[in-house]
Amino acid sequence: MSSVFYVTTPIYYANAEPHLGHTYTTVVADMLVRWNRMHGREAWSVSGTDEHGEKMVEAAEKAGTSPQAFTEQISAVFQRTWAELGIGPSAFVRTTNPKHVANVTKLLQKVWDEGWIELREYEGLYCVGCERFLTERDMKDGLCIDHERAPERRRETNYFFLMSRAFGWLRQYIEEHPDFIRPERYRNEALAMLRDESGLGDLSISRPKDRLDWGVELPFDRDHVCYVWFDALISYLTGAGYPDDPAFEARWAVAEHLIAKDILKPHAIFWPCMLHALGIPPYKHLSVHGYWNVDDRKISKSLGNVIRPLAMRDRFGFDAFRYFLLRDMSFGVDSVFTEDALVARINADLANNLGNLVSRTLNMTGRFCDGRVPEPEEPGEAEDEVRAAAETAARAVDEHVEKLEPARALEAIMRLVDATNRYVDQREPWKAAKDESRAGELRTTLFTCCQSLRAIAVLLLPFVPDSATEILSRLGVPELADEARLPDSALGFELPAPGTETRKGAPLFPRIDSSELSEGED
Ligand code: ME8
Repeated sequence: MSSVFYVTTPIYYANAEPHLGHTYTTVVADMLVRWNRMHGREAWSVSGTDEHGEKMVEAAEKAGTSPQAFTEQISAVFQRTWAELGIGPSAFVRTTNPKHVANVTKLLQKVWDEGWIELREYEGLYCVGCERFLTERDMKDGLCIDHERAPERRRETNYFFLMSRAFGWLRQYIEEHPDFIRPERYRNEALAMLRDESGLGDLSISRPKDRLDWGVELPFDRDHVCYVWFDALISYLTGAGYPDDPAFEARWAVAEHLIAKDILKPHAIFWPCMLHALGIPPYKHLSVHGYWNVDDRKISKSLGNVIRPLAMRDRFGFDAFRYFLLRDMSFGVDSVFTEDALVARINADLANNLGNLVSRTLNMTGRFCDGRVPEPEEPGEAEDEVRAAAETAARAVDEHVEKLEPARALEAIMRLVDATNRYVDQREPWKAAKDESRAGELRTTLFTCCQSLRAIAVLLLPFVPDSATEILSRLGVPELADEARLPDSALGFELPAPGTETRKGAPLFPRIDSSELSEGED
């Protein structure tokens, strides 16, 4: 496996502030970066803001300002939000950034020089929300399905990227690389789009300046600007250091794009065809998740039903929120967001299950062993079982993260928490503590709990980094938060060593009383 990892989130439109959907993709990217770093890989991540196009002009007009001032402000909100939440990418690409504009200009010229572009008259139905011409499949009752607004009929002379020339190549590439687009349902969707070429055709990649001048000028015709998608997709190259960063090639060879299903077509069809025309190898994976729906509708800035990540952090703590996102969405399938589901998940998994194990382990180590990890006796069958459960969990986490199944990885960690809680229930250390003759057994039990809790915290580091770091610190091994390597640091019952000082601390995940929450809301 490569020693480099490169992941991207979409380059979000800078027309409104970040919401739950953006946060989900950005959290998954952050989790993958942390998990890969724990495997010793050099991990690089890219996010950014998509700032050109009609959508921005419309939004800026509404806000009574210029597109430049408007996108500047929203882009800053995205950057600040990710930084405050601790999920900031390694590189943040703004499509108005001069280095990116230079890349787009250079690559447009290259595609033009190599004969992949043609001037044509075009008439069709255009949705400004999608920033593209729609096909029948994209509409219901005359409205764009995603934006619930009527597209406009437009007739224009546009430059076309002769994308259809690459369809044969792309179909074969997808067929020969089963995990190029995953999960499989989206691979099948991409293949279906390619089979039904009437819905695809070539791609209009220009807008006449007299209609729209907020974009990258075409180097071969100054009266047109570049279509926003052609511009935005190139951010993934800019963010990886194209063209002059020596790390670019190694990163690009393993590029992993994360998106939701709304932008499958540009990523599964336009982008590989563009790369093919540019003579750049395709990305490695396109991983597609479903929608978070609120009130049974996709959350969207234009529909107005938004959940803000900073507000969620202030109310529930960001780790708890991020745990919910990763645990409750089965990657690839839609999920419904409700506050009740969030509270139920936090209470069941974090407050009751994990929180209980943390507090009982550290409280009893404090009370019965002077706050130090005790010296164990020879492990018995029960201890071997806990150890085996930790090994199973470590293997499962790796397997599931590699297949992009974060929910199942967390489920596996929670099974280890369950097994350890059951072990404590069976050993009843509070009874052993009252019986001098069971002193050895008591030490073995609490030693085993500390070891298992350390394994759990190490496995949780990519998912709930602050809480996992806090558990490691309370166990007296804070250095593991930076040094832990997977799967090793989750196995080998050697740390924390006997004698290590532990600390009880306040409840990590206080139980949320949902009745109080709703009263507070009224
Ligand atoms: O499409 N559920 O930007 P965008 C899950 N600029 N994820 C969601 C979501 C939801 N309800 N809503 C948004 C664009 N997302 C283009 C991308 S890339 C070169 C250009 C997330 O601001 C999800 O990742 O509309 C989705 O694909 C993305 O935000 C769309 O962001």
